[in-house]
Amino acid sequence: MTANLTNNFEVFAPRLVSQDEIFTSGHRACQGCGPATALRQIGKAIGRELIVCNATGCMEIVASPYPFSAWEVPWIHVAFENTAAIASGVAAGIEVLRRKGKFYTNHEKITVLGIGGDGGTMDIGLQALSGALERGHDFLYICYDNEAYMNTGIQRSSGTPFGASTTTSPSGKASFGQKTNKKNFAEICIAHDIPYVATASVSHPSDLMAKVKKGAEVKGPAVLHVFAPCPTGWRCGSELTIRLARMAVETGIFPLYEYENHEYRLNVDIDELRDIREYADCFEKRPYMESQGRFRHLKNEDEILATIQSEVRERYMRLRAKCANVSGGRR
Ligand SMILES: Cc1ncc(C[n+]2csc(CCOP(=O)(O)OP(=O)(O)O)c2C)c(N)n1
Ligand code: SF4
Repeated sequence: MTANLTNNFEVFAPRLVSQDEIFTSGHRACQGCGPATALRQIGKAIGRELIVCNATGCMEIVASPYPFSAWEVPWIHVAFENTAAIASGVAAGIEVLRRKGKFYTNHEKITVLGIGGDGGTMDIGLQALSGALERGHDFLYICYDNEAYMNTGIQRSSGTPFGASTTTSPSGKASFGQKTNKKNFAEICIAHDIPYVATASVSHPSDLMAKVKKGAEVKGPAVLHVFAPCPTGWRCGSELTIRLARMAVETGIFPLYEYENHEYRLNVDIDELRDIREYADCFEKRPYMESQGRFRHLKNEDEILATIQSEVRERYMRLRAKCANVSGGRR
């Protein structure tokens, strides 16, 4: 069944996924860029009834070399810190114009989309986002997470994982790299008790697109945290983007789940998590950590790797316990 679908991919894929490109080719992203892949999937999921508010960061820069734009929809460049504030303003403006009968469009729904990287979201834009979520504006916010400030030279962010070497958390004689754990962004959003929060990954496009659609359709604020590897900053082959993203899900490093109607649901439930040091077939004998230059210095650091491994497993088990579809033996 699966084999057939794969063999006839060209026949089936157009029926499953829109062929319309909202985030078009010709942008300046690096080869194998995870965030650019995410934007392409997001554009396909929402369609053209869309207004994009895009924070500074790689995805803003590569898509807007003046006088060009890779976006085929209205797009606003916003500063790092106020993406969610501007998206709130756009959403509120649409509401007021509709009320006054001055919003001239045949479309029932226009999605207002805020986009920021992990630096622009988890660090600098968090205050504006928290305010917007608390006020309950009708918009979708998507954080594409490449786990560092990539655009300005691979500096650590609060989304950078423990042990990763970046230009501001360099590994060397004095340090093993990033000393803090990745901020749990989805949980921060869930704490606002908004209608919809989900994690997604470029390695699971159908899941990602279904969540984008849900987030766009929900009334009120919705947030998506999207895992998107960056070959340049992770110092890995550009052909590994999707494999690494999948591996992050299968190891429990980045679990896929959603929070809806006050309930957690695991979308990919894994009984046997892969080991972060495991040699997976698809890696031609290269495990998750070793495939990335940012972790390569940990190769013989058994203690640090064991700490990372147990932290990943513990966090996954805590999440699993919260999920309605796995507690009490239900799957
Ligand atoms: C307030 C402010 N500080 C610093 C900068 C410089 N700056 C531009 S892009 C960027 C990195 C963005 O990182 P992230 O949000 O993680 O997105 P990425 O580049 O990884 O896509 C920085 C620091 C800025 N534009 N505004
Ligand atoms: S540096 Fe990373 S996130 Fe930025 S365009 Fe290149 S691959 Fe994409």
